[in-house]
Amino acid sequence: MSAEVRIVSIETIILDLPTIRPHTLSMVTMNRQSMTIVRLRCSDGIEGLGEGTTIGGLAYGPESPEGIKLTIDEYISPLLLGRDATRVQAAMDLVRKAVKGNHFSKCAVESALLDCQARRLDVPMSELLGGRRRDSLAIAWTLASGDTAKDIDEAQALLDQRRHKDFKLKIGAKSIEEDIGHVAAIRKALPDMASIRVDVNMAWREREAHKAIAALADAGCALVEQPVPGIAPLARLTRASSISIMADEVLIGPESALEAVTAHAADVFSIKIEQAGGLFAAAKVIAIAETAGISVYGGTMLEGPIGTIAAAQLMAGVKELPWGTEFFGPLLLTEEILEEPLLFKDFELKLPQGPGLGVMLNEDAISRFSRHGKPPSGLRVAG
Ligand code: MUC
Ligand code: MG
Repeated sequence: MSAEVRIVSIETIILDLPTIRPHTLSMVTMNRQSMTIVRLRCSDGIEGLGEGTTIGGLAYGPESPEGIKLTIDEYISPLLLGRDATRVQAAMDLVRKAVKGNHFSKCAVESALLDCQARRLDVPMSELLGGRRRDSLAIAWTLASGDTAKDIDEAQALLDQRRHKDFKLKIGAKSIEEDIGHVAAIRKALPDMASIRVDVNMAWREREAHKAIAALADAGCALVEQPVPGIAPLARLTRASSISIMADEVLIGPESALEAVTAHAADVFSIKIEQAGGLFAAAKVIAIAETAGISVYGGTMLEGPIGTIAAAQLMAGVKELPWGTEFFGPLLLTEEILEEPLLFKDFELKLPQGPGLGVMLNEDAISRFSRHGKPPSGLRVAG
């Protein structure tokens, strides 16, 4: 590949998109999702896309859409402009040397570089990440309206549409008794073909978590995601639990994954490309989990379609996905920003077959929803 193909521009655009309903997690209720879209252009005319998206501004993780834009504009772009666009790993080595942390920003830029290179080679991005094992992925849905009856109606409608049959319930904002009642009521109301998991987003203390997990198991819940913060408490809960425990927030890249497998902190790892620090970093987390005999799951930061399809391109190559993925982020948004929407059908996301990410932005939607300096609104932080 010619070394004369250069990176000529890196554009960042913050989009603010409404959600179809309030989405309540233990730390925040979202009414909109904000995403920083990266558009990277090369001297051969090829363009690639990336996305940096968080949940609830700074409520969930250490980066915000505004911070991602600033990090890329002020620190990452100056490093990359004029560099060889065909050497993705070398470009990202430069970024890692000069920029500490900032995993979400790095992921967005790496995705755009990979999208370009895959388009240049005329292959789907999955082929640069080890190759596909499948063309579709099972997609769970999150019930998080904050109301049990509404959640039941929502789940039933999605089952009827054959869109989702695995449901993750967001708990931890209310008392444990209320949460257990909520889970038990939903489990009871839905048919056996539906599976129920919960995500506590670290809201419990270890002592109460032991009792709560036992009660969740009795209520028919199949898996508990990140009930407490920290690898050591998670490991103690995993040892004691009769149902599977999934790690999410503690997995912030390969080093943390090594610590987590050494402690046997969980039965399942939620792989998030942004939290891991990019697609290659997430691939390392997957390799560590697989080597240690821990199951792999495709997690989301509720990304829009660009981040979602980037994660899907990686997960399409994972050998076993016993818990599937939760790549439903685009379906939580009222607006479509792609030329051709992603295809969710028969409980699965069908991967595009085209080169790179396989998707294109709808330019009208991008200008309509781009923030253009408007102040953020629509977030309510819990507590
Ligand atoms: C998380 O913690 O897993 C994933 C689904 C959802 O509703 O929130 C995210 C974050
Ligand atoms: Mg989670």
